[in-house]
Amino acid sequence: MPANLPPQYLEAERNFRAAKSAPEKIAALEEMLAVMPKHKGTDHLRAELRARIAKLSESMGKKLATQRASLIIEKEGAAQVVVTGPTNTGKSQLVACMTKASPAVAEYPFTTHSATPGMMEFENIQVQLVDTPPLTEEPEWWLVNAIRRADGLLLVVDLGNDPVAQAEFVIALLARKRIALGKALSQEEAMNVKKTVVAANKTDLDPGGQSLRALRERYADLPVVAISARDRSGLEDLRYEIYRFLDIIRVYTKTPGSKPDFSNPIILPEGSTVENAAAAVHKDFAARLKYARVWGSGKHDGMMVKRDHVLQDGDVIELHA
Ligand SMILES: Nc1nc2c(ncn2[C@@H]2O[C@H](COP(=O)(O)OP(=O)(O)O)[C@@H](O)[C@H]2O)c(=O)[nH]1
Ligand SMILES: [Mg+2]
Repeated sequence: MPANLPPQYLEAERNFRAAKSAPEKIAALEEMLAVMPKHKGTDHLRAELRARIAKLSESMGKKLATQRASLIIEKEGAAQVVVTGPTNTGKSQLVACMTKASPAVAEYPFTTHSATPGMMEFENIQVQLVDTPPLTEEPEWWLVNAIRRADGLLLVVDLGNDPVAQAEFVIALLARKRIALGKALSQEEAMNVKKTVVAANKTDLDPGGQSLRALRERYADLPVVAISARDRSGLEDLRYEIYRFLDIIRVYTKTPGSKPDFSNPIILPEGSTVENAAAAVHKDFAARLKYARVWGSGKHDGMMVKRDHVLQDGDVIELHA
């Protein structure tokens, strides 16, 4: 066994030994993989872990495979954002008013026992918000897994209940799982950095704004949006901030001589090229691509560009194979 495995690895390994079901075992092995430093000295161990995951997956049988799949939330739309935070901060209420999903909202803690996805609209794109159970000292394996797989996080804190302490709690907890909320909070290189927007909920309980100010001061590197899920205030700002933080661009395709369809953008990560856009249209298309014409990009309209041309939000492209 290679030396210098982080303590998180040993913790995941303990989880593995304690795991009773195959899905739980796989999650622990995946966590071991995720937290392991990646270099030559760990090549062998990583290959071994992958082999064990493959073997377990095979042996799992249909019932468990279905159970495992049911705990993995299928991504939909431009991005998957997991809504997280301590109990009773208003996560479920927020997801309910930003999407068409209706997760359970209640006065008492721990109402959400499983994950509920819903689609949030922002202009012409859809972002998937996933309501989840509150984070507790010992979160269930599938919840950590869901956070690790998400494209971004929405951390909901309660302005009426020491939001800085709540955020600290979540940050420390996730750090133990090698997950950091934003680059500035990543203590080590090997951490899985999640783009995060903080929703400072229940502005009605912080009329003087002291809690909000404290939160903004403490987390100057994260976007903090003041909202009230109950009064439905600040929600437009929050939608925009989530969209902005995802670092995605919208590109529209057209065929020669016709107008583009602006209702149906191709969603790509910022910095994507014409080639990436072609691949998003069809897998084989990228290989056959000869050139493209681009409108937007601050260039001449309809300019011919090569496959490595970097696209910008709102560009219209005509792909020629
Ligand atoms: N005062 C106030 N209460 C809120 C607000 N948003 C949610 N709540 C209440 O907070 C409690 C917990 O909400 P819930 O969505 O179940 O929290 P979760 O545990 O984070 O999912 C419920 O009683 C909500 O009505 C808000 O903006 N202001
Ligand atoms: Mg809830």
